[in-house]
Amino acid sequence: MVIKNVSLDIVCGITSKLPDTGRPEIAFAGKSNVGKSSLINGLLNRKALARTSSQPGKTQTINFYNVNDFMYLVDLPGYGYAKVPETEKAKWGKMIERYLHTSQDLKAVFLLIDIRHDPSANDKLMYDWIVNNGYNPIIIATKLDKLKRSQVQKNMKAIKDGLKLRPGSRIIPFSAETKQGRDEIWALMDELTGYTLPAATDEPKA
Ligand SMILES: Nc1nc2c(ncn2[C@@H]2O[C@H](COP(=O)(O)OP(=O)(O)OP(=O)(O)O)[C@@H](O)[C@H]2O)c(=O)[nH]1
Ligand SMILES: [Mg+2]
Repeated sequence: MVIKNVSLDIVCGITSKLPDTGRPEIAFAGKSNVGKSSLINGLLNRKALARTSSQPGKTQTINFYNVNDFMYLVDLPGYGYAKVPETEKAKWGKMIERYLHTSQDLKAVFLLIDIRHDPSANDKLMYDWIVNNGYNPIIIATKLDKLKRSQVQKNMKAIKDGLKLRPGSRIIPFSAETKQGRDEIWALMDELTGYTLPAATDEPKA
C-alpha cells in the first residue's frame, strides 16, 4: 500500500456506539506499552498520529485510523495496566469483546507481544479470547531493536510456545525504530484486505 492520506476518523469511548465503517478493518491488541500506537505510526509513516507515551495506558479509546479512504487500522486500548481499576478493566474488556463480535468488516486481529519477554498470563488470555471469537491472531513481536540479533530466534520460539500458537500462525518481528518488518506486515495487510494496485493503463502516451 502506498500511503496517500491518513486521518484519525473515529474515536470510541466506553459507551460509544461502534461504527459500521463499510471498509476493511485490521485491529491491534496488546498490553499497555507494548508498542501498538508506535506500530500504527510506523505503518502509516507518521511520527505522532497515534499518540505514544512512556506512560502505559495512553490509548483509552478505540481509535479508527482511515488509510487512503480504503481501510481502517484500529488501535485497541492496552490491557494489563495495573493502575486502571478492575471495574474499568472489565468495562474495556466488554467493549473490546463487543467490537470483535459486532464488526462486520474486521479482517484480522494483530496481537502484539514484546519480543524481549515471555508472554504474560494476560497475553495468553487475550490470544485464547481472540481465537474463541473466531479470529486467528497474527503475532507481532515488537521492539526488535532492543534485542541482540543472536537472541531473536530463541525469543520468537518462546513466544510461539508460550502462546501455544496454532500451526501455520504468523509471527512477524517489528521495530518502530528501524521499521524492520514493516514491508512484511503491509504485504500481509494488502492480502487480508484484498488491496490490489490500481491496474496500469495501456493507453498510448500522447
Ligand atoms: N526501542 C523501541 N521502543 C519502542 C518500540 N515500539 C514502542 N516503543 C516505545 O514503547 C513505549 C510505548 O509505546 P506505545 O506505542 O505508546 O505503546 P502502546 O501499546 O500504544 O501503549 P498504550 O497506548 O498504553 O496501550 C514508547 O516509549 C515507545 O517509544 C520499538 O519498536 N522500539
Ligand atoms: Mg497506544
